[in-house]
Amino acid sequence: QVRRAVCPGSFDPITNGHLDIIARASRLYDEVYVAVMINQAKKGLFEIEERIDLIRQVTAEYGNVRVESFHGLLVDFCKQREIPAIVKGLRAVSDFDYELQMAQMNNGLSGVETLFIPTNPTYSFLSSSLVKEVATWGGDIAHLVPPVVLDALTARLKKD
Ligand code: COD
Repeated sequence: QVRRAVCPGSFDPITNGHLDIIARASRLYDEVYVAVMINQAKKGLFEIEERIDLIRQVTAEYGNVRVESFHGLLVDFCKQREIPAIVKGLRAVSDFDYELQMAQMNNGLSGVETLFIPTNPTYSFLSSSLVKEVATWGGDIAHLVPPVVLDALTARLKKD
Protein backbone atom coordinates (compact mmCIF):
# COMPACT_ATOMS: atom_id res chain seq x y z
CA GLN A 1 0.00 0.00 0.00
CA VAL A 2 1.49 3.31 -1.16
CA ARG A 3 1.17 6.03 1.47
CA ARG A 4 0.05 9.27 -0.15
CA ALA A 5 -0.55 12.80 1.11
CA VAL A 6 -1.36 16.16 -0.42
CA CYS A 7 -0.01 19.63 0.42
CA PRO A 8 -2.62 22.04 -0.98
CA GLY A 9 -2.44 25.79 -1.40
CA SER A 10 -2.40 28.78 -3.71
CA PHE A 11 1.42 28.96 -3.89
CA ASP A 12 1.39 32.46 -5.43
CA PRO A 13 4.36 32.01 -5.31
CA ILE A 14 5.88 29.15 -3.32
CA THR A 15 8.00 30.36 -0.35
CA ASN A 16 10.61 28.70 1.85
CA GLY A 17 7.80 28.18 4.40
CA HIS A 18 5.76 26.08 1.95
CA LEU A 19 8.88 24.26 0.81
CA ASP A 20 9.84 23.33 4.37
CA ILE A 21 6.43 21.68 4.90
CA ILE A 22 6.58 19.87 1.53
CA ALA A 23 10.11 18.60 2.27
CA ARG A 24 9.07 17.29 5.68
CA ALA A 25 5.94 15.65 4.22
CA SER A 26 8.08 14.02 1.52
CA ARG A 27 10.10 12.28 4.24
CA LEU A 28 6.95 10.93 5.92
CA TYR A 29 5.03 9.66 2.88
CA ASP A 30 5.84 7.56 -0.20
CA GLU A 31 4.18 10.05 -2.57
CA VAL A 32 3.40 13.70 -1.92
CA TYR A 33 1.11 15.67 -4.22
CA VAL A 34 1.35 19.43 -4.25
CA ALA A 35 -2.08 20.70 -5.33
CA VAL A 36 -2.25 24.23 -6.69
CA MET A 37 -5.92 24.95 -6.04
CA ILE A 38 -7.54 27.26 -8.58
CA ASN A 39 -9.57 30.07 -7.02
CA GLN A 40 -11.19 32.10 -9.76
CA ALA A 41 -12.22 34.85 -7.36
CA LYS A 42 -8.57 35.48 -6.49
CA LYS A 43 -6.47 36.68 -9.42
CA GLY A 44 -2.90 35.95 -8.46
CA LEU A 45 0.39 37.52 -9.42
CA PHE A 46 1.51 34.33 -11.19
CA GLU A 47 -0.49 32.22 -13.64
CA ILE A 48 -1.28 28.69 -12.45
CA GLU A 49 1.18 27.20 -14.97
CA GLU A 50 3.98 29.48 -13.73
CA ARG A 51 3.30 28.47 -10.11
CA ILE A 52 3.41 24.80 -11.07
CA ASP A 53 6.64 25.28 -13.00
CA LEU A 54 8.33 26.99 -10.03
CA ILE A 55 7.15 24.31 -7.57
CA ARG A 56 8.37 21.53 -9.90
CA GLN A 57 11.81 23.11 -10.11
CA VAL A 58 12.26 23.46 -6.36
CA THR A 59 10.81 20.06 -5.38
CA ALA A 60 12.51 17.96 -8.10
CA GLU A 61 15.32 16.95 -5.74
CA TYR A 62 12.92 15.19 -3.34
CA GLY A 63 12.07 12.55 -5.95
CA ASN A 64 8.57 11.69 -4.65
CA VAL A 65 6.70 14.98 -5.15
CA ARG A 66 4.11 15.48 -7.92
CA VAL A 67 2.70 18.88 -8.73
CA GLU A 68 -0.78 19.38 -10.20
CA SER A 69 -3.43 22.06 -10.37
CA PHE A 70 -7.07 21.45 -9.51
CA HIS A 71 -10.30 23.32 -10.03
CA GLY A 72 -12.83 22.16 -7.45
CA LEU A 73 -12.96 20.79 -3.96
CA LEU A 74 -9.81 19.49 -2.30
CA VAL A 75 -11.71 16.39 -1.15
CA ASP A 76 -12.46 15.55 -4.81
CA PHE A 77 -8.77 15.91 -5.69
CA CYS A 78 -8.07 13.44 -2.85
CA LYS A 79 -10.81 11.00 -3.85
CA GLN A 80 -9.69 10.83 -7.49
CA ARG A 81 -6.12 9.98 -6.48
CA GLU A 82 -6.86 7.84 -3.41
CA ILE A 83 -5.14 10.28 -1.05
CA PRO A 84 -6.22 9.79 2.60
CA ALA A 85 -4.24 12.65 4.18
CA ILE A 86 -3.89 16.41 3.81
CA VAL A 87 -0.69 17.91 5.27
CA LYS A 88 -0.70 21.57 6.27
CA GLY A 89 1.72 23.86 8.06
CA LEU A 90 0.57 25.77 11.12
CA ARG A 91 2.29 29.11 11.60
CA ALA A 92 0.52 30.56 14.63
CA VAL A 93 -2.77 30.50 16.49
CA SER A 94 -4.07 32.92 13.88
CA ASP A 95 -3.94 30.06 11.33
CA PHE A 96 -5.61 27.64 13.68
CA ASP A 97 -9.28 28.72 13.60
CA TYR A 98 -9.57 28.62 9.84
CA GLU A 99 -7.45 25.49 9.43
CA LEU A 100 -9.51 23.65 12.03
CA GLN A 101 -12.72 24.64 10.23
CA MET A 102 -11.40 23.38 6.89
CA ALA A 103 -10.06 20.17 8.44
CA GLN A 104 -13.41 19.41 10.04
CA MET A 105 -15.35 20.29 6.88
CA ASN A 106 -13.09 18.12 4.72
CA ASN A 107 -13.32 15.22 7.16
CA GLY A 108 -17.10 15.52 7.25
CA LEU A 109 -17.32 15.64 3.46
CA SER A 110 -15.21 12.58 2.71
CA GLY A 111 -13.38 11.19 5.74
CA VAL A 112 -10.02 12.59 4.64
CA GLU A 113 -7.70 13.40 7.57
CA THR A 114 -5.70 16.61 7.99
CA LEU A 115 -2.29 16.51 9.69
CA PHE A 116 -0.54 19.66 10.85
CA ILE A 117 3.20 20.17 10.90
CA PRO A 118 4.41 23.02 13.09
CA THR A 119 6.19 25.63 11.04
CA ASN A 120 9.92 25.95 11.21
CA PRO A 121 10.21 29.05 13.46
CA THR A 122 12.47 30.66 10.85
CA TYR A 123 9.41 30.94 8.61
CA SER A 124 6.59 31.47 11.09
CA PHE A 125 5.91 35.02 9.86
CA LEU A 126 6.19 34.16 6.19
CA SER A 127 3.36 34.26 3.64
CA SER A 128 3.16 34.64 -0.14
CA SER A 129 1.29 37.92 0.24
CA LEU A 130 3.93 39.48 2.52
CA VAL A 131 6.70 38.32 0.19
CA LYS A 132 4.93 39.99 -2.75
CA GLU A 133 4.36 43.19 -0.80
CA VAL A 134 7.95 43.46 0.42
CA ALA A 135 9.32 42.62 -3.05
CA THR A 136 7.05 45.25 -4.67
CA TRP A 137 8.72 47.97 -2.63
CA GLY A 138 12.23 46.69 -3.17
CA GLY A 139 12.72 44.94 0.18
CA ASP A 140 15.16 42.05 0.42
CA ILE A 141 13.40 38.66 0.23
CA ALA A 142 16.35 36.55 -0.91
CA HIS A 143 16.32 34.51 2.32
CA LEU A 144 12.55 33.86 2.15
CA VAL A 145 12.09 32.25 -1.26
CA PRO A 146 14.11 29.84 -3.42
CA PRO A 147 16.45 31.54 -5.96
CA VAL A 148 14.25 30.67 -9.00
CA VAL A 149 11.27 32.27 -7.26
CA LEU A 150 13.32 35.36 -6.46
CA ASP A 151 14.23 35.65 -10.15
CA ALA A 152 10.61 35.17 -11.23
CA LEU A 153 9.38 37.80 -8.75
CA THR A 154 12.02 40.30 -9.78
CA ALA A 155 11.18 39.81 -13.46
CA ARG A 156 7.44 40.05 -12.89
CA LEU A 157 7.53 43.12 -10.69
CA LYS A 158 9.85 44.93 -13.11
CA LYS A 159 7.30 44.41 -15.89
CA ASP A 160 4.41 46.11 -14.09
N1 COD B 1 5.18 27.94 7.17
C1 COD B 1 4.53 26.76 7.16
N2 COD B 1 3.47 26.48 6.39
C2 COD B 1 3.03 27.44 5.60
C3 COD B 1 3.65 28.71 5.53
C4 COD B 1 4.78 28.95 6.38
N3 COD B 1 5.42 30.12 6.40
N4 COD B 1 2.97 29.45 4.65
C5 COD B 1 1.99 28.67 4.19
N5 COD B 1 2.02 27.45 4.75
C6 COD B 1 1.16 26.29 4.51
C7 COD B 1 -0.14 26.37 5.25
O1 COD B 1 -0.46 25.08 5.68
C8 COD B 1 -1.12 26.75 4.17
O2 COD B 1 -2.37 26.17 4.40
C9 COD B 1 -0.49 26.13 2.93
O3 COD B 1 0.90 26.21 3.15
C10 COD B 1 -0.83 26.88 1.66
O4 COD B 1 -0.65 28.25 1.84
P1 COD B 1 -1.22 29.27 0.74
O5 COD B 1 -1.26 30.60 1.34
O6 COD B 1 -0.47 29.10 -0.54
O7 COD B 1 -2.65 28.70 0.41
P2 COD B 1 -4.10 29.05 0.96
O8 COD B 1 -4.14 29.30 2.41
O9 COD B 1 -4.66 30.08 0.05
O10 COD B 1 -4.80 27.61 0.68
C11 COD B 1 -6.14 27.36 0.95
C12 COD B 1 -6.64 26.15 0.17
C13 COD B 1 -6.38 26.34 -1.34
C14 COD B 1 -5.92 24.91 0.64
C15 COD B 1 -8.17 26.03 0.45
O11 COD B 1 -8.80 27.24 0.14
C16 COD B 1 -8.80 24.90 -0.35
O12 COD B 1 -8.70 23.75 0.00
N6 COD B 1 -9.45 25.26 -1.49
C17 COD B 1 -10.04 24.33 -2.42
C18 COD B 1 -11.58 24.42 -2.41
C19 COD B 1 -12.14 23.65 -1.24
O13 COD B 1 -12.00 22.45 -1.12
N7 COD B 1 -12.80 24.40 -0.34
C20 COD B 1 -13.39 23.85 0.86
C21 COD B 1 -12.41 23.85 2.00
S1 COD B 1 -13.13 23.18 3.45
